[in-house]
Amino acid sequence: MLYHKKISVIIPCRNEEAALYSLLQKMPDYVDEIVVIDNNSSDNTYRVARANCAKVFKEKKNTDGIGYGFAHQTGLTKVTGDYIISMDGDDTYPVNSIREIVTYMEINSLDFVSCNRLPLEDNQAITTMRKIGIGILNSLIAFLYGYQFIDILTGMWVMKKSVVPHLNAFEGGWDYSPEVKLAALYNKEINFSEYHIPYKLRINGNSKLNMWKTGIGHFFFIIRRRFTKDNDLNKLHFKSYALNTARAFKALIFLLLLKIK
Ligand SMILES: Nc1nc2c(ncn2[C@@H]2O[C@H](COP(=O)(O)OP(=O)(O)OP(=O)(O)O)[C@@H](O)[C@H]2O)c(=O)[nH]1
Ligand SMILES: [Mg+2]
Repeated sequence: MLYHKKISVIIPCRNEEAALYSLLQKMPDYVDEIVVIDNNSSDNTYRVARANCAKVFKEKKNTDGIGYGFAHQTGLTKVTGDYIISMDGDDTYPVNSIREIVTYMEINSLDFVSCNRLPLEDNQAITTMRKIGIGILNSLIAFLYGYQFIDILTGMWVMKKSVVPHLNAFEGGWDYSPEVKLAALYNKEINFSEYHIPYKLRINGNSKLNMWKTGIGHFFFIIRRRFTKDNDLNKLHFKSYALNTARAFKALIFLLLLKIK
């Protein structure tokens, strides 16, 4: 409990036995409920989660073998907390930051916080290619939606329970990650912010992500979503639109120059 509010954590996992063990070992005492959603793991993820006080649910649905978004959505139907923290099970996100994020949300009456990893404390934690990919997607969103994200692809976000019925996010695969943040940002019921967290290099287990395939998928998802879903136009920041677009291109050119050097 924090501020008399129940704290729940959702962790989507596929073959994360080692990283998940390490992550669950450091879960702070004020976390009341841990829900692990396992998609077709062939290792001991299920047993590790059970042995370390997590509730575990199996979710078989996937698109092209990836059930990341389905797992998050199933998790939201299982948790009972007032604050819901969603994070990867790869032990790269800081469980010890949960208290300060919840405090920040309480003080500022926020409903949804996306936890940005950039700027990185450990510059090696994300490869240059991935940083460029994040920069491109941030720029695309600034251009199409008029809002400058710091990190659209973070795997950690925090929401109040009251947000869940208003979240309009149903992608089953990796696109759930940008989708859930855009859904929160452009919903007038939801008070949204980003908040900086420290992020670590993955040490245990392997990445489940094919960078090019996933990145290109995100690119087209962001375009498609802009023109197929209702966006709350009052929340589209058109006043700062030109400024954001200029900033986005500056950031992109900076990243490209970095790469060329
Ligand atoms: N439930 C479920 N979880 C998945 C699936 N694919 C990946 N995950 C989990 O989603 C989280 C994010 O996957 P990662 O492989 O860490 O992807 P990433 O964070 O973008 O990339 P790296 O950290 O660099 O590996 C991890 O906890 C994975 O175990 C899936 O199909 N189903
Ligand atoms: Mg990860």
